[in-house]
Amino acid sequence: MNKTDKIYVAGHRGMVGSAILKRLQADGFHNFVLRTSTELDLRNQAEVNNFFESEKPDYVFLAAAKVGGILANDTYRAEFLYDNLMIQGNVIHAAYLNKVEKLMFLGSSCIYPKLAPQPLREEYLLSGKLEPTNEPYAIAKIAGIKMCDAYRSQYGCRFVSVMPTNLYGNNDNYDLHDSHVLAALIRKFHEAKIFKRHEVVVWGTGNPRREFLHADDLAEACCFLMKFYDEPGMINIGAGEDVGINELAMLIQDIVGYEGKITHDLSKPDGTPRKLLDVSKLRNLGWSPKIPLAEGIRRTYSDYITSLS
Ligand code: GFB
Repeated sequence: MNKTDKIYVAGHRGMVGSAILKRLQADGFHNFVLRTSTELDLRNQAEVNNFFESEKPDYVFLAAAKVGGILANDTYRAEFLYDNLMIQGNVIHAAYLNKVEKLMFLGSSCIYPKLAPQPLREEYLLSGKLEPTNEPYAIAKIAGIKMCDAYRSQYGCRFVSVMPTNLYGNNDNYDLHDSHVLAALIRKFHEAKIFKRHEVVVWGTGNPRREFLHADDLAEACCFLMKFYDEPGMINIGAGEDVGINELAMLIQDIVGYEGKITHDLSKPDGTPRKLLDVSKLRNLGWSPKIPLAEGIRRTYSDYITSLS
């Protein structure tokens, strides 16, 4: 990638896209083409084709997607399947038609079978049944990986897929119904402290384990891989260690400074028991994360407080 290359970051206002854009700007890239979802509906094929024909980007980071936590995935099953299939189908095909130099498709660790051995190696894809709460989202993401591979083998496109673990960071979604666990718990503990509530409710048993990576680390990994990785299949991007949801709750409680108790809502789903990525492929290429979890949560909490004012 040259500094003058035209780069399209799809989803640049989301947590992941905004972190990628910030990283590229810090690295000296300046020729961006960006559209909000109101300006360009990526689910609309004609709009996407017109956009690619007129802008002709050299590089594409496909970070636009319909995303959400366990309850959102389970509730809006049709939207998670339709929106994501349309977005990625339109963008990947238009990138091929318009001779994009290289495209990076961002997936998710939920593409792996629910009960696959841990840590999750790239070759475990399609080796077993998926977690039911996010099966539509996972199937859309698996289709994206296969689409990149098919366009590579049939047309010679340099399209790569990366699989990030559970993410958190600036610009996260704090809606308690739709958000992921880390953002939800920051908000719940903060509000419980401010409004002097006696308890914070954690969904499910709190026994599942998750691996968390800060969006700034993910962005750095994506920019690194855009330069140095060009293979079919996919590569995991993770922190290399996981934490129990109950432990995470206690860590956030401590950082926020809340002194009440933690209870559990067992009517809410646990989801996959564990989702720890094997990151040896990425480490062997020479990249590893920089932001420890507690430090990342402190930064995110501070960003959340700023967003309230
Ligand atoms: O972050 P989360 O929604 O995503 O939930 P998943 C992780 C775990 O935290 C689950 C528990 O066991 C939840 O039950 N949890 C506890 C909570 N309290 C809360 C809370 O207040 N809010 C939320 N949201 N969870 C999603 C997938 O799964 O992860 C997506 O549905 C995607 O497809 C994404 O892959 C990264 O890790 O379970």
